[in-house]
Amino acid sequence: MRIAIGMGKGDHEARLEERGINRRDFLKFCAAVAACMGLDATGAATVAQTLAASGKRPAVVYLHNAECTGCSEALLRTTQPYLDALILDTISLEYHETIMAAAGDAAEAALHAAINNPDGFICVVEGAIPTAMDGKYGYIAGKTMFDICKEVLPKAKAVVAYGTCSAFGGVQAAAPNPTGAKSVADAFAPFGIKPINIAGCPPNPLNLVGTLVAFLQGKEIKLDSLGRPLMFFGESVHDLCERRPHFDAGEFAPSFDSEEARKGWCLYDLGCKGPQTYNNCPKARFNGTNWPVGAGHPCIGCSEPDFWDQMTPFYSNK
Ligand code: FSX
Ligand code: SF4
Ligand code: F3S
Repeated sequence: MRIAIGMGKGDHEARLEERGINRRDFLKFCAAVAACMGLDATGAATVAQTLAASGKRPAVVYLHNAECTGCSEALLRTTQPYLDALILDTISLEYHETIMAAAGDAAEAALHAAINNPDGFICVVEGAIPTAMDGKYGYIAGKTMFDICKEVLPKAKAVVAYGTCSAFGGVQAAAPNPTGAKSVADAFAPFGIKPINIAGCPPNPLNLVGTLVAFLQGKEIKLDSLGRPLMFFGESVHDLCERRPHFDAGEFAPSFDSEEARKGWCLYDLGCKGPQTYNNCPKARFNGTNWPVGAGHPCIGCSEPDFWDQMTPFYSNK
């Protein structure tokens, strides 16, 4: 997918309006991204400037591996503003199997043009990489996902592992892991590749946009020991949770349909893994609306490694 580049100053606003995004929604969105990045009130204006800057937009190649496509869905279904329109205005998305119009040879040609582009590209990887039996558990266009990644990733200026599957293996890598599914970090350590891990199943799109904004600004992105940007994953869900005062007061909801759960009491006894989980969901929320614990569902630890094996049973802590 290619969109015209190099438009003049002021065109950004017109382009967004054409796509049904008004300035107010755009600025509200920039404030949300800035808050996720841990910036103060002036941060929103800087984010807006970065996203609105004209000039050559960074080329992005987005690869799919073993996953449910929920990461892409979370990104593309975001409204107010429609994040797909905004993202496509900010980056030049050269290849994305789910949404690109091209198919067959034309799609292959787009991928090869993108990875050989002299200005370089950022690679966003969704999904775990099946490595058992030489990668034969996952094919696209007659090539294994592992081989496609081997061809593309070493050429990228930066690799972003988007979603827990790509960051840590996710459900595919859960025991007994018959396909030998691996995270990008594990599969590509021998190639010297260290991805930025935007964990979450699905990840919050604001965290991807925040990462791209930091790239565009040339800022150093500080990571935790698991390769996750500290600006998004530096605090636990528990420390940010609005039910936390009830945890501290020993007020635990006895069941999902209880009056106490509705009143906002802590969901720890119902299985909440917020204390072991690092993510900014209470702050970032999904679609600016809500997040699992806010909606009455325990955190299942979806941004942590091996959460399917380590955090289960999801509905009990006893
Ligand atoms: Fe799904 Fe993405 Fe979960 Fe994985 O998300 S939402 S299984 S993190 O790779 O598509
Ligand atoms: Fe912590 Fe979960 Fe209770 Fe929130 S609901 S305070 S994250 S244990
Ligand atoms: Fe995942 Fe827990 Fe957030 S389940 S979406 S890390 S609240």
